[in-house]
Formats: sequence, C-alpha cells, structure tokens
Amino acid sequence: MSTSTSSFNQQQYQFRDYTFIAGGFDSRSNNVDTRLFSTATPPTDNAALKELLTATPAHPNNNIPPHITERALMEPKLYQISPHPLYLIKKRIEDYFKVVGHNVNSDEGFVSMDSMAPIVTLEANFDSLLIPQDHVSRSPSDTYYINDEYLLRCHTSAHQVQLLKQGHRQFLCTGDVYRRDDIDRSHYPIFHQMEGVKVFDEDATEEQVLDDLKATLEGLAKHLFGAEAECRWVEEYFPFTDPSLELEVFFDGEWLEVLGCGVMRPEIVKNGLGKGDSDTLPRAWAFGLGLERLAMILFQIPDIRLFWSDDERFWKQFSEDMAMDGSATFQTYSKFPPVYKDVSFWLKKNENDVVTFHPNDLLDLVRGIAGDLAENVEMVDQFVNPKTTLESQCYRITYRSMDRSLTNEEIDELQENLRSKIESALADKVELR
Ligand code: FA5
Ligand code: MG
Repeated sequence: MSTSTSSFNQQQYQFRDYTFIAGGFDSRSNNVDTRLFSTATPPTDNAALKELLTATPAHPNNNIPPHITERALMEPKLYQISPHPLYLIKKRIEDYFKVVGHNVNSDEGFVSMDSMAPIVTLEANFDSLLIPQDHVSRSPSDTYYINDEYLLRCHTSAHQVQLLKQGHRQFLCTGDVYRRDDIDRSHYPIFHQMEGVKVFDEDATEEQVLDDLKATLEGLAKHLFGAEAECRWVEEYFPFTDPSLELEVFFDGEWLEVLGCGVMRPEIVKNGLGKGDSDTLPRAWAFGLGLERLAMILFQIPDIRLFWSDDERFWKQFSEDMAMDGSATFQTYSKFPPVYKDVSFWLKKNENDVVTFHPNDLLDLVRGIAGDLAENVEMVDQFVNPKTTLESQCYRITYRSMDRSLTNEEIDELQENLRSKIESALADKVELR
C-alpha cells in the first residue's frame, strides 16, 4: 500500500494527501490579512444545514455527486457505531487523552466532541485558518462545494476557531471529512479525522509547546501500537501551524502518513480566544489525524473500503472487549480476483487554449458508477500528439469486490456506463479515444 500509487500523484498533480502543503505562495510570510476573520459564527442547526445540502436546483458551484450526498447525510457516523473499528480506535484515543489531560496543569481534561455537522462555511474551512485565496485546497477540483458560502469540510481543523470561541481550551473533535481525492487502498473521498487542540499559558515558549506536542503524540502512537512501533517525524508545511510536522508509521512495508500537526499560528489562537487586539502571543498546538489510517495499522486492515462494508465477515471480527494491543489482526476473508479496464481520451482545450480536465473529475465518475467496486485508478499512459498538440491520457481502473467474485458482464456494463458518462458529463473537457 502506498499513499501515492497513482501516477498522477507524482508530477503535475503532486498535491495528493498534501492538500494543505502545496500551493504557490510564500509559506513563511507573515503577510496575514487579519480582515479574513469574520465575527460571524457558522450556523449550528444541523437540520437547516442538511436542507442546504439537498436544495434543488443545486447552486451552479455545487460539485457534490449523489453518492457523496448520501453518505454526508448518513447517521449515525461510522465512529458512533459499536464495535466498528473506527469506533474502537476513537475510544482508544479518547482513553489516552483522559490520562494526558490529568497530567497537565489543568483541572479540566480534554473535552471530546463528535457530532458537528460536516457542512461548514468557506470562512471556517479556509479563511479562519489563514489558507490563502490561491491555495490548491480551495479548488473545486479538490473540495466539494455546496454553494459559494458552504462546503463539505475537508478537515476537522474547520472547527478550531469555533471551538476556541466557545471557550474550550483542550479538546478533541471527530468528524467525517470530504475530499476529491485518489482512488487507492489508503484514500477515500470520505474519511474521518480527529482534531486535537491544547492552549497553553501565555508564558509558554514555542519550544515548550512543540516538545509537549511531540511527546503527546509519540505517547499516543505507543499507546496505540506498542513501544516497538516504528514511527518517524517528517517536517511539513501547513498554512495554520508553524512549525509543522507529520507523523508516519511503518505499516505493510511502507511509511504511512497518519497525522499532521504543529504549533498554531498565534493570529488564529488570538482570534479564537477573542484577544485579537492584544499584543500577547497565546500559544497552542493542534493536530489532525486520520482515523482510518490508524485503524488500518492497528488491525492490519488492508483496504480503506472495508470500513464501509456491511458484510458480517467484517463486522464479526470486532468487539468492544477485543484486545487493542495490536494482537487482534483482521483476517481477510477472501481475495477475489481483480478486473482491469483501461479508458483513454484526448484532453480538450477551452477558448483560452487551456486544458480544464482534472483527474478528480474522472475519479468522481468512477466512484459514482462503480462505488466500492473501484479499488484503484492510475494513469498508465500519457503523450502529446505533435500535430494537434492535444494530450492523450490513459487510466487503468482496477475493479474488485471485497466480498464476492465479479462477473465479466457486470464489469463490462460498468465500464460501458463509465464511457457514456464521460461522454456526457465531461463533454467539454475530454474526448474518448
Ligand atoms: C490536514 O487535514 C490538517 N488539517 C491536519 C492538521 C491539523 C495539521 C492541525 C496541523 C494542525 P492532511 O491533509 O495531511 O492534513 O490530512 C491529515 C490526515 O488525514 C493524514 O495524515 C491522513 O491520515 C488522513 N487522510 C488524508 N487524506 C485522506 C484520504 N483521502 N483518505 C483517508 N485518509 C486521509
Ligand atoms: Mg498530509
């Protein structure tokens, strides 16, 4: 398994899994426009927010396919259903933070929240975190927009400022998050993150905060995977933290990224604490971890699609009282053969001579048609016709079911559907070959 198996990961589309790192701006500049901070708090009435999601006709900016809407409306969330592995891992992390919370100079431990609606404002998801206007994560090729004000959150960091404003100083916040992303074993358009934030006294130094953050998360990794687990820190960049780090854990022969974290930018903390005008530099750390990635490592779950399975051969392997020390590993109930199909097309250019196709346009169609039968999509060929200067791309789709054998006929039908969907939905972007 790899966090970047698709070839379109590697060059021009290098930002997969690094949504908040890439972007053509000066990462370390202090050129922060504090006007970005609005005083409005996002609506919290879930019913009203859900109405937004299903409003018809959809706003012209709406790029959310029905299979995503359906899951966004799903209740309860997977991590709220016992004994789903996401439920178990969330509980295990909360247990750890109960202990850590008592160790710090605070009479209040970490508060854990897990039912904030996944629909948030652009302000909460981006502006409140100082994510620049030209940042790639704001692109509709990466993020699911409802209209020009609301979107499906692409990370739980969207709630940092909101929760600080509510008065929380040490908290965990779990939620479903949404990204137009790769199709492979460790990426899924809906996954679950847990955010953690801890605010320090004014006299804490950046170094103290960073040391506490690293010790806390190393402790968490040991708590989850045992003292022998192989972990490493990688320097990273996020617009909302400085310094920033990612933690990787060795799993299945490769380093798998499990979380991003860092010392929060003081402007953001000040805004959250309502101290925007003061000269103080309040310090806090924050992290955002991927629950699926941690559960995959802990239980040796080989494919992220399994979390959505309703097959009892999956469910019956988990229980509230099972060992959580890494000894209880998931038994793959069977390996069914994959079926490979290729699709090739020319990338059209618009009136400004620019290609408008993005691989995520294709991936959404594949997910919409094949659902969880789509295991992997990767670009296998690419060339430019010197006469027409048009680029051709060929994608290989791996179809495989987690719980049964697929017939040739059904895959042929899916592939035929996909081709006609490409012809209709992407008519102005590509031309099938
Ligand atoms: C973030 O989302 C930042 N908000 C994390 C953060 C929070 C940094 C607070 C600093 C302070 P990133 O895009 O790297 O960062 O995602 C965080 C984690 O989510 C990843 O490490 C990975 O575990 C998980 N993840 C990301 N994309 C996917 C995906 N498509 N499928 C499953 N898990 C994913
Ligand atoms: Mg990352």
